[in-house]
Amino acid sequence: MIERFDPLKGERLQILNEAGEVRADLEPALPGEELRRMFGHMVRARAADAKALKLQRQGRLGTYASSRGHEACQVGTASAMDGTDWLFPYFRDLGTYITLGYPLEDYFHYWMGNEAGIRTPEGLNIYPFAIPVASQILHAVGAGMAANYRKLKIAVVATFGDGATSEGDFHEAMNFAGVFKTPNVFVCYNNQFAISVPRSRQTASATIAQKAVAYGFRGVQVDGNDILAVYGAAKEAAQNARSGGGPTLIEAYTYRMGDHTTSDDAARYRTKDDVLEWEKKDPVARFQIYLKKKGLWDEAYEKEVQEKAAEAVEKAVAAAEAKPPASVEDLFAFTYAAMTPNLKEQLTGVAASAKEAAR
Ligand SMILES: Cc1ncc(C[n+]2csc(CCOP(=O)(O)OP(=O)(O)O)c2C)c(N)n1
Ligand SMILES: [Mg+2]
Repeated sequence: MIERFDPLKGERLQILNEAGEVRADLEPALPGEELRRMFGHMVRARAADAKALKLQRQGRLGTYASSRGHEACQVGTASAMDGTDWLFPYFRDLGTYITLGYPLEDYFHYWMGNEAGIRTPEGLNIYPFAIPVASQILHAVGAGMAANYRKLKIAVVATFGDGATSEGDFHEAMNFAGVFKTPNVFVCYNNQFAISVPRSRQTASATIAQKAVAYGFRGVQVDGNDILAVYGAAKEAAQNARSGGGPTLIEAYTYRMGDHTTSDDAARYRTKDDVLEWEKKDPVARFQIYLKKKGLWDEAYEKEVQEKAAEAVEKAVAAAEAKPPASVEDLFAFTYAAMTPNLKEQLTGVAASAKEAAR
């Protein structure tokens, strides 16, 4: 399917359009139960995201990067992964985490200021998400090379934004992936902005997907608000990776519906009209129409899904808030295996002022 859409010709894979109509020839054969599960993850991601923004405003959570509008990218990608695959995510991956079964309370705990929240529990193949833009793409390629050495039939997925494609790390990672034919799936959430910098200032290429061509592997642009397109492309790319076919770059064309983070005000660099236009492409609403047409959705079901999501979110927040706060030592403890004299000195100073402040 991927090969049928040439990024150099400006072709974009879309299976489910804005009216909820589906291209039957490309529609993934997913059982109703799985479709409903995916919808549930999207709803839960949106509910958790809205809650995180509220908590931040109440001073109960730190700076937060909203995932609103990225639900199809995130849930679609994660739904295409097998239990033995690996994920190298970034800071805007709430739906991906939820889909892979990461404890939501830990996710909140991280954004509440405790790094312990992104120490992945045993059994889940998720690297701690990257804050340094694009660094995770190199890590993912390293893991892909390791999988090749060890002859593991797994896919290693890296997610990142459009802004990440301007980093040297991105290009080095793509180059190694192409040369060593690593089992990677690169999913770029092109949400049109890197903080305030628009996509047009990020690259002179017509698409991000076409960059793959220069590195000698496949690239495809998909409608990032269409979960069936993201899922279909990611599934095919992952199977290709597992069977020795090498890497794929997927550009999921979407829009960041919220501010970059709670420290940003997007109204300063984009118009309300643009946001309203994208509101019409909402990934959750679109998938809902699809389910309804398939007889998998009605008001009662919606109510049940929303209630379940709200309940899970409230439970997770309560559990996260019940955890002990991070200790000052944590700020220093993990940079090196053993603390350097400089760090020890700084820790003594910070600990003393923290004690002072507590008095
Ligand atoms: C190496 C590095 N440079 C700069 C930053 C500051 N920064 C954080 S997010 C961001 C923009 C990222 O944009 P994009 O890759 O499109 O992802 P998005 O936030 O849109 O999901 C920048 C510049 C950083 N975290 N790391
Ligand atoms: Mg972006």
